[in-house]
Amino acid sequence: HEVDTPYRKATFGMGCFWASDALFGATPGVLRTRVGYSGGTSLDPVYRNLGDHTEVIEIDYDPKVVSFEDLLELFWNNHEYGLTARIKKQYTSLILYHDEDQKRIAEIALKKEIYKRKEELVTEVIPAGIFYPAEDYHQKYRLQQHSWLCEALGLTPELLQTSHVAARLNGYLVGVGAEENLAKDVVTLGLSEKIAEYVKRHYEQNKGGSLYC
Ligand code: MHO
Repeated sequence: HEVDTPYRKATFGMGCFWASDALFGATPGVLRTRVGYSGGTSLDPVYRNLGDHTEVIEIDYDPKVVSFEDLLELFWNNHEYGLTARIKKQYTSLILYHDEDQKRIAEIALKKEIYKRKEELVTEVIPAGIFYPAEDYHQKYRLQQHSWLCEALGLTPELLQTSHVAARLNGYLVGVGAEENLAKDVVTLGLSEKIAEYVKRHYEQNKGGSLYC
């Protein structure tokens, strides 16, 4: 049940990447997600040595279902980016654009946001450079806390970065996404009854909670 649809990429720095992985994973039109480090210049960052890089989420999305503007809406509504928040580089607010269209849209959105908030923001709009995937244990971090489920889904390290099902469940498990989308996905993703019940139970328990890491 993986998807083979034409897609575009979006990359954002928006705080702890465990949270944004879950958030976008459960967003309709998002095909796949992976977390990593980007935005800096140092070579081969790792979690314990990020250099000047930032935790980022890389999203493959179907532009026929979800627009870059929609993704930006989720970006603004789900992290800190005020100057007073004193955010360290690891968690800074970045829009890493992949083409001129995204650049233009992001720059306009940033201006609007500054106007709306009436303050300077830390958010930077910069070209997407090298993306260094994070260590396996950071990918679909929420889902990986349920080892039987990862086994049942047959998730390999590679699939943790490429699986559509993994992206979806990683969000639903922590209560993100709309209930009717979860119900639909249970069918379209062909989840077993056992998996479906388990995910629904966790969704109910965590719904409305914070994504805080
Ligand atoms: N408080 C968490 C943040 C993890 S994160 C991926 C930790 O220190 O483990 O930045």
